[in-house]
Amino acid sequence: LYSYFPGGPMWPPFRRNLRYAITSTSATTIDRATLSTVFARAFSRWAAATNLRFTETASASDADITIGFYSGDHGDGEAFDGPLGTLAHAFSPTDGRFHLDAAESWVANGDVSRLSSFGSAVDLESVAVHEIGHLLGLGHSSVPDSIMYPTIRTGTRKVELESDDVLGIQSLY
Ligand code: TQI
Ligand code: CA
Ligand code: ZN
Ligand code: ZN
Repeated sequence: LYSYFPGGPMWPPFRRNLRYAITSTSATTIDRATLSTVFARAFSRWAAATNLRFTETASASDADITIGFYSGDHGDGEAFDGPLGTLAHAFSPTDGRFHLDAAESWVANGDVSRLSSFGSAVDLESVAVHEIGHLLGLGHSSVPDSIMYPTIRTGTRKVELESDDVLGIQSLY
């Protein structure tokens, strides 16, 4: 079953059109256009299940959600740990920060052959769909096939919401 963060924080009802900015990309080799496409697809999974809408904006100052790649200690008390281990983290509503570990071998377009032939590669879209669940207020799920399950097998791709994820987000929004 799905879960929420303690206290059930959520984006309030008057904030249904959330803007996101991809703000810190110098630490990744993935080009900007590809990042835009991958994050747009990840957000669209959650938009399809709710009345939430997500729009990319160029300026961090008017964004509700900020996305960036960082290495090691990046100033929020949750230092990244190099390849594997922690891949990314996102804060609960309405903080909006979503950070990715720049040390991972991110694969951007679900290139499954690259993913499986390169043991430590991590599918960016799979991690993004999971972290957006956290940004919206979901904790972890006990259902192994759900997006919000706390582990994913390396070299795999999981981007489609499971019925447990849909139930969880629809009970919140
Ligand atoms: N990052 C953890 C995660 O997002 C960070 C974390 C641990 C966390 N406990 C939490 C976040 C409790 C919110 C609430 O779960 S991670 C996966 C998965 C990670 C893991 O790097 O370990 C994914 C990031 F599920 F595959 F294991 C994304 Cl998809
Ligand atoms: Ca790491
Ligand atoms: Zn961080
Ligand atoms: Zn998680």
